[in-house]
Amino acid sequence: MKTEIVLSYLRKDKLPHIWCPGCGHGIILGSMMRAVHKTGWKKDDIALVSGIGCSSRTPGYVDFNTLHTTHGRSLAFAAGIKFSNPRLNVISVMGDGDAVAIGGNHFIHAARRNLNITALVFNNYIYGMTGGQFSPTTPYKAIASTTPYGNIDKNFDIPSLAIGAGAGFVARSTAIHVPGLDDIIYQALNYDGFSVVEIISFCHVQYGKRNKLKTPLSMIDWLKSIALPIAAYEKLGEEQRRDKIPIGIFKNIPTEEYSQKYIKEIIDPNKSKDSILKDYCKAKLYDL
Ligand SMILES: Cc1ncc(C[n+]2csc(CCOP(=O)(O)OP(=O)(O)O)c2C)c(N)n1
Ligand code: SF4
Repeated sequence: MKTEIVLSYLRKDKLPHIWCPGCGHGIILGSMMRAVHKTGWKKDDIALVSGIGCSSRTPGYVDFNTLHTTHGRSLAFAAGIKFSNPRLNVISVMGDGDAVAIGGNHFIHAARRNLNITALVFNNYIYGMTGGQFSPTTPYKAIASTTPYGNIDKNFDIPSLAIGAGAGFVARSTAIHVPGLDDIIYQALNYDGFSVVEIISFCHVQYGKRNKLKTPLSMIDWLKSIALPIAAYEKLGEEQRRDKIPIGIFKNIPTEEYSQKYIKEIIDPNKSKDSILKDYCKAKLYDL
């Protein structure tokens, strides 16, 4: 049944996909489809946007309104879509390179602005598509094609970055904690404002092979050994936390979504978002 749900959202004519056998990205695609299914949204009411990268191939396989844009600009296009057709549920998928390297500026400003967009960051700690260059999330001392002696840069903690920039819903899960991931994505989709879910994926081909994790199974075992719920992580001492990753929801507070604020402060404080949206869609001949 669950497989049938996922299959019902795929563009069969676009298969086979380009992902290497054992890549974590496909598992995340499955979670996304189950979460979307639970919302009850129609396919035509969803816009799925990406940049460039292995993760960014996701929209190509899914039967929504989809846009495969330029590297790092997924959120800029997502914001444009939301502004021009606010009735769409907009989801932006990005790799770690997409989201916090070349697209880092778009990421922090999207969080600050708080449009109703769900940002899903597929973090495999590496530039998968282009040959395994290090990214801003590559762990300390990890080997990448551009850090053959081990990475000495500090890495971004994506949830902290998102919280610091003002996002109201911020969570992290992994590609191996599937039921939890389905639920977190579902909650993010339902959040009225900018929501961020970092999903630790795995790339045995570009990251694993250089870091003694050559097979998908060894990457899964590694993720199992380092990921733990936030509450359990918080009980650990500083030393024990070093190689661990807390997963769960870090922040989920009501915020004033940007279009609501725009209506109140710029258009007409007495009008509701729904009535403005109705007038807007009528003028643009969109269905509501
Ligand atoms: C402006 C621009 N710069 C660089 C590239 C080359 N490029 C394509 S994908 C990519 C990195 C992809 O890594 P990531 O976003 O982490 O996604 P992954 O492939 O790991 O899923 C790069 C550098 C590009 N296409 N456009
Ligand atoms: S290179 Fe890595 S991220 Fe890209 S499809 Fe292969 S396993 Fe996945």
